[in-house]
Amino acid sequence: MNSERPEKRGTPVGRRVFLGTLGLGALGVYAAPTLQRGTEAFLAGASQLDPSGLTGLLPNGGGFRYYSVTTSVPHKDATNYRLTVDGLVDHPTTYTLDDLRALPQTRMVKDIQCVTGWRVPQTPFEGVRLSHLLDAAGVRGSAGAVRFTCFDGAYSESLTLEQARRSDVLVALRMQDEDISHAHGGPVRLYVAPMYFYKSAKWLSGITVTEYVKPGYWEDLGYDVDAWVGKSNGRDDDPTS
Ligand SMILES: Nc1nc2c(c(=O)[nH]1)N[C@H]1C(S)=C(S)[C@@H](COP(=O)(O)O)O[C@H]1N2
Ligand SMILES: [Mo]
Repeated sequence: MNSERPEKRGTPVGRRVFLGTLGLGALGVYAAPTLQRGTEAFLAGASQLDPSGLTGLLPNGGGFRYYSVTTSVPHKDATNYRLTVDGLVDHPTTYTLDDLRALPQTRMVKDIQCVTGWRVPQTPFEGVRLSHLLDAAGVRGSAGAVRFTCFDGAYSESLTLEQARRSDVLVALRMQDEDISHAHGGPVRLYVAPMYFYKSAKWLSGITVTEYVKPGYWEDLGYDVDAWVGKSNGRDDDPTS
């Protein structure tokens, strides 16, 4: 690999692998999109060697793969989970898990599609509409986007404000009619039904209303920011929503 040393926690494995790939030379530049998808696939394999606790669940339960760009992620539950909503809002708010559970819940059942090709049909997700949290926070007129951060300390995502206000975008508490497991990004993950699954940030801890979209973790590595299933990333999958 390269000269970067592993850190105690939160090492961005994907970036390390990707930089290693670029180390191959100019080929890395021309072949970048393919190599990046290869990188994500590699991570699914890498997590099989991961002593973080995800290991026992692999490989690939029920059509899913378990992805994390870090080597370990802290476990959070109702005692210590917090979600902050801040940025260009009138009322910055911090929610506990119980706070989120007390809000109106929306359930939907749609296919999930990862940009690397795997699809899981008819997967129930349930949680609070992101639009509900945005309305409660009072989004200011200057706002144009929403940025999501995660308690793995590395992953990030973003949506335009218009995308974020869609009724099929959830701050999800349940998946497959169970509380979201740690491996799947619990206790709370984002769920963006009409977009490739990389938009659905796991281990969600921060929602920041911003002026402009800032590309997320995989988007910095080449994935499309507007990640509509079937209409982005050079793919023609059937829509999920
Ligand atoms: N925090 C975080 N969220 C993430 C990822 C990740 O590595 N870290 N991977 C993304 C990608 S590429 C996919 S396909 C899905 C995988 O979700 P799963 O592990 O529940 O199958 O999570 C998305 N959200
Ligand atoms: Mo993915």
